[in-house]
Amino acid sequence: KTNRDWWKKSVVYQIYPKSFYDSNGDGVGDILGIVEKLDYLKKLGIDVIWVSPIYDSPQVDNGYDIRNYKAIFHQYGTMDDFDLLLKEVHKRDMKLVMDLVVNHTSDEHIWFIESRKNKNSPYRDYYIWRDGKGDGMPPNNWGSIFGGSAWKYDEKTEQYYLHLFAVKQPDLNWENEELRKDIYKMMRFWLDKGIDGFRMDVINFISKNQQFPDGEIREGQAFGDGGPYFVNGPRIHEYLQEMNREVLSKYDIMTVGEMPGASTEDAKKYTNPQNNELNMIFTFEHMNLDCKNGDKWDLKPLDLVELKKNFEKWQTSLHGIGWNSLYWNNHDQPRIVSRFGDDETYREKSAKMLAVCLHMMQGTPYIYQGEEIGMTNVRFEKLEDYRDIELFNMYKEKQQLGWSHKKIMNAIYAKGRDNARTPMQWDDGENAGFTKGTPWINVNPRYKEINVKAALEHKESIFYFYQRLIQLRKEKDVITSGKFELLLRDNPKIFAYKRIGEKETFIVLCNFSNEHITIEDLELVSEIKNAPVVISNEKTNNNRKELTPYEAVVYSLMSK
Ligand code: TEU
Repeated sequence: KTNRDWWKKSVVYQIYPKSFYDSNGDGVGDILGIVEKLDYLKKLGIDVIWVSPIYDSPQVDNGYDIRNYKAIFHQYGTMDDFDLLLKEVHKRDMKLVMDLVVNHTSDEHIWFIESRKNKNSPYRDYYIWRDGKGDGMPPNNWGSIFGGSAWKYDEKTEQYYLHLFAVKQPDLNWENEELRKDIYKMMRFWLDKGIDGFRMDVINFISKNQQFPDGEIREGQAFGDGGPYFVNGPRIHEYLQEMNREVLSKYDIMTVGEMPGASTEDAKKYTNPQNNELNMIFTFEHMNLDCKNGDKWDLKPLDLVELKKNFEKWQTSLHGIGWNSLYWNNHDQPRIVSRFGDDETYREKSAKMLAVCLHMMQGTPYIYQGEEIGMTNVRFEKLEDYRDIELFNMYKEKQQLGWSHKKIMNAIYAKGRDNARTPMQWDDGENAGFTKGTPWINVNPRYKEINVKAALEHKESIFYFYQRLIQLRKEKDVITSGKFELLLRDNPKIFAYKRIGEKETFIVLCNFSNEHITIEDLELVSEIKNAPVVISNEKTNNNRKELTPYEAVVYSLMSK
């Protein structure tokens, strides 16, 4: 009856609730604030809303540290507010996807409180406890992703627990069957309410190598890299297949796994429908190209040729086998227009170019709040104006390694997660219209120029351009199903590709530079000579031998 592949034709919009819209003036966004803005999202044309965690939480990692999976964080509202949100989303013919954080909980979760009490607690085994190596040495040398050792000593029972993220985010032990059953039960609780799927936080970290071997200590690093022993770990496919069998398969939903360190080979296994695991995953590979040695703070300029080849690999490997998700932004990444575009002279134009480049590929596109109006990175002068736990831990660690304050601040300006977390800019009034109170994090001072109100008033705005791109996806099948072929492979400034469909083929040309660039491939020039323009960020595309700065244009060729 229903088409179970609806997510292939959908565009997802991610909401970071803390920073979206504050309806009650306490400085923190909330659920009723989301409800108030649903008509705005409907106008944009998106199909699915993914909301970052709204569960009860002490908020050391803005809700990715969950205290109670079945309750709502009080500053975000109540369960009634949530039920209303779901109803209002469905009333507008949109869908709602929730964040599922089950690699770890908060240390304030009742399971952990019980688990740490004594070694015989029925919940002991819900977490990962090990003896130290003696002399105050933890069970192994793994570093936590948020800095320091991944193990925390607990005096009460004289053992260490594993936390891949913050000390207050103990890792769950998926080896334990009771734990897995409890997780599935909790998932059914939300699905039975009628939600439309899950975005699964670091879901490829849940299976750990039970030997817990030491990791390699790379140069300039204080701790070992446990990655090889928990990224795409030994039982991961078994767990996901079990989860699919027990829960996912019983509902008409979409699932996306956040998977740092997943290759295209892994992605094929995770997303091939025959394997009954997930619909799609978030790759990190294209987000890791502008840094050195796998350290996101160690900056390196983007090499466009590398980016193109990376997309080519994902587009071609998964075609006809699995499914891609497409994103430039989320709550962990800096703003794309500041990162790969130009957030000054060519802000609007480069934001549109980046949108074309991504949205014309095969996969399900994700838009992160504010991306649709071209929100930019922020530069707070004072460290204490920042809020993110990752950033403060990193600051200490880099300082010890001898980095100067200036070098660290520049890394924060380029890569800090708070770039994405400043409040949504609704208008040019106080606090960008986000709150009537004091915002939990300062607004980006550029809100006077960059805001939703201004965008809605201008026909040529980035907002309406995204709206058009979303419509196009509905109208043109080639976007969903066409084959990807990279063009101008070694050109360092132009990202060009074909999408080859049965009836129609698209040629997508994107200039990633602020220069005029001549297209040197004469065959390509003649192919597009008289082709109609599907969408472009330029008013005219008369000179088809050249791209203007940050120009994006899509041509349509009909098969004969
Ligand atoms: O992020 C997973 C993850 O690996 C992050 O460490 C990411 O690589 C990092 O933010 C980049 O510096 C997820 C969530 O998206 C993130 O917000 C959480 O903090 C993290 O899991 C722990 O739940």
